[in-house]
Amino acid sequence: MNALITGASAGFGRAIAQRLIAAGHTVFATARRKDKLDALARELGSKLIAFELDVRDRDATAALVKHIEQQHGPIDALVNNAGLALGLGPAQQSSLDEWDTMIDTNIKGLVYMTHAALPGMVERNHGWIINLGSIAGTYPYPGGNVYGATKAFVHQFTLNLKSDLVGKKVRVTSIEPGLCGGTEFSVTRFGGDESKAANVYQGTEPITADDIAETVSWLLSLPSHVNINTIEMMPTCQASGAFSIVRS
Ligand code: NDP
Ligand code: 8X3
Repeated sequence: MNALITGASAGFGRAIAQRLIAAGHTVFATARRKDKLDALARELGSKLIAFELDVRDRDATAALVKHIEQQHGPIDALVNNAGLALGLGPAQQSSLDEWDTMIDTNIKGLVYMTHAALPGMVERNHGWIINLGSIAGTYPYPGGNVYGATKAFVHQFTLNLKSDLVGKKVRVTSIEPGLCGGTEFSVTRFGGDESKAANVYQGTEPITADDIAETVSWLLSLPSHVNINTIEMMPTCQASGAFSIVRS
């Protein structure tokens, strides 16, 4: 099987690449930091093929999918994993540039990749699009503003794709994790502040990137008539919160 993974230079994407290569699959690993992908290719061998890609670049996403399908074969699975949160402040204090970056990456990048890969999958009547959503797309929390809204888009876009693909052997899933440690997610969210990022996981046992990779691997092992629409995952140390009420 050939899998294209976005955001494979770190975190979940990297762990998914490792897991799929170990299972004998071919991985087209993409991200902006090509040096990280090249290091991963050296570690995992020739079944990992690295491509520099910024998912916000609409022309580049279409060109890369075309190149891969012409030179390396059909994409059986697209893992739309590239994404980020920037900031955790209230909406009224947020940066519009950061909001743009989240919308451009988490929504538009994911849409570009899907638009590029989907027609081939439908033509072959075979394929799987696995999107990385988040519990932030379902449960609001202070400071989640645009990040959570981008993940709500991922959830609904996945379900709408399912509607369009009814009857076809092209499957779509939104994986929606909660607290996950050991990735660059919080370091990115807090602008490189490692200690602020570490505080997020202080005293917890979060989900790991390997847990996400295991979930992707399980999905890909399912018989071709089975679609899992959404998977919401939280560590045992996490649950959704109560409504907040300000009393006078
Ligand atoms: P990381 O920060 O560890 O990895 C993010 C990856 O996305 C990197 O490989 C980065 O690569 C890539 N990326 C970011 N922007 C772009 C871009 N414009 N073009 C291409 N690649 C890009 O995060 P995680 O592994 O933790 O998160 C992966 C996904 O899972 C994200 O969509 C995130 O929202 C979601 N998620 C994460 C959770 C968590 O708690 N960790 C929980 C729920 C969902 P590079 O910088 O090299 O381009
Ligand atoms: C990442 C999980 O709760 O930090 O999507 O938004 S959370």
